[in-house]
Amino acid sequence: MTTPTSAPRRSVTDEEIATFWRDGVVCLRDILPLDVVMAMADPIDRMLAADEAADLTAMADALESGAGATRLVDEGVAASGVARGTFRGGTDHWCVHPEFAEFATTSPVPTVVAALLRSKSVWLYEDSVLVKEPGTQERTGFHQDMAYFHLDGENVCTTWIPLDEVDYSTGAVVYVVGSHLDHTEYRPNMFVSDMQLPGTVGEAVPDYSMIDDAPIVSFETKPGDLVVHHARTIHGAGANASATRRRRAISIRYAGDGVVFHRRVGAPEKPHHAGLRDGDRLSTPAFPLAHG
Ligand SMILES: O=C(O)CCC(=O)C(=O)O
Repeated sequence: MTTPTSAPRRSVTDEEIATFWRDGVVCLRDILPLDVVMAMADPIDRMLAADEAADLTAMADALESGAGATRLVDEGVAASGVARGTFRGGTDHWCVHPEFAEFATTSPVPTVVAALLRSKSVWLYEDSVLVKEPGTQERTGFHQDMAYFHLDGENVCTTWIPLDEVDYSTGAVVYVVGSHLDHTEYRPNMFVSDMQLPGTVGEAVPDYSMIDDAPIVSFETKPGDLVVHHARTIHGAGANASATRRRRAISIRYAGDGVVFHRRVGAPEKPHHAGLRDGDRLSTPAFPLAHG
């Protein structure tokens, strides 16, 4: 049994659960205690200062000049005269930093996830930090999280936790409503470039920013809000056009009842998955129990 260090500020409503399963995404307003969320600001900055996150802006530049891939840039932001900022992203901080492990497993987030996934148990799959500094020109390409996950099952989701006020102009995540209902196998891509991850199989995710009338939704969020999307929901994010406002977010991915390990060819391997076989039930230490 895991013990949350604090409770959500309110319960998840039946309507929110229905929205999550119908649309593949739901924005839960004012559900996380502000102090619990903002306590992660220093660990994030320490992690960035220690260069533990990938510089995705530099990666987009390198892919463009080396592999000839097209970087996903918001041309309006690039032409705006705002000094160019950096997009940095890291993964699996929980493996090395106790603050991240505690946040992912004992904050109210997994309790909220258990309600949405209607699951008795919730396991941590992965955490990410995604920071778009002011002036970040890179869009986050449309992708499907499940294509990167070594998992099989229906009850898998991503929680997106903002540490800043975020709107469309500073890089809000945009979601393709109902895309989780489609079981097409998609390839994972390089996130900030149109290049697909080598060695992977499936279809390329369409660039929904080029599709008129695509059923897109995004949310203006503030710290304390929590956006949760299903792992099959296609999503991307905008650039950060602001000259002053950061866009910091922690994104934590969880699995609920009935989900098993399933190695996905070409998706990034994790050292803590060594020795696992397809069909294995999720368990500590590779998948810490976060609720139940
Ligand atoms: O924050 C972003 O730019 C993208 C977020 C995302 O793709 C995720 O959390 O799965």
